[in-house]
Amino acid sequence: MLTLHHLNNSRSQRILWLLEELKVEYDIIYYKRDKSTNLAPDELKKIHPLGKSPIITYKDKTLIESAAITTFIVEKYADESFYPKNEDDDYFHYLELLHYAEGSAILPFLLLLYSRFLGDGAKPLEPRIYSEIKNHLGYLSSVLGDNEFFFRNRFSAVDIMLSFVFEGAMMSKSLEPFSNLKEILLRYQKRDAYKKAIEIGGPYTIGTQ
Ligand SMILES: N[C@@H](CCC(=O)N[C@@H](CS)C(=O)NCC(=O)O)C(=O)O
Repeated sequence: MLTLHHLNNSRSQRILWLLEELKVEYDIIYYKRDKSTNLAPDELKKIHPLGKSPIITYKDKTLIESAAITTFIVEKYADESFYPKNEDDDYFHYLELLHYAEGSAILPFLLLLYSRFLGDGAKPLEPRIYSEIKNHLGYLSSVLGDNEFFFRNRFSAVDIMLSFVFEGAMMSKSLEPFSNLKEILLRYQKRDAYKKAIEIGGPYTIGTQ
């Protein structure tokens, strides 16, 4: 059986949500962030040397990185209608968005988070960080347009991967100008599997203001 190594209040929440959406049977092992540093505990390094969550273990294998884990879970457990085949016209669109979330869109939010430790010293970085946030959210807003979901206008793993970007945007109060992105985040948060994953995963403050 697949095991999710779950760190509270982290990107692992997306994997838990995906597992709940697909009604996969899984085990979960909980890890708690250190109260003073907010970092993962050292036990997680016994599962993978980077000690970052999410991690899954399956049989004798270990896998890190949300998009890779998502791809494995979707290909193994989802109905074929849930994801495109690589010869489909819109496969590149799916693949690109799935990886774009962690590969590019999340970066300015992480820079914002870390630069805040610098206090006033972070000021010179801010214009570039905020212009990149606007750039990525503007792009995603135009890709979504009037649709309800990002891929084939149906709920997919792309939505799950992008949700963390919108949660980061909500926390940094950057989502306000993008009404369709605000709405899609609410749409995600209303899903039964999303709510169930929060119950299982424990208190989740990312995505709240
Ligand atoms: N790109 C990786 C990022 C993994 C990552 O940085 N996870 C954070 C939680 S959101 C973590 O484990 N941080 C704890 C630490 O660095 O000690 C992914 O999407 O899986």
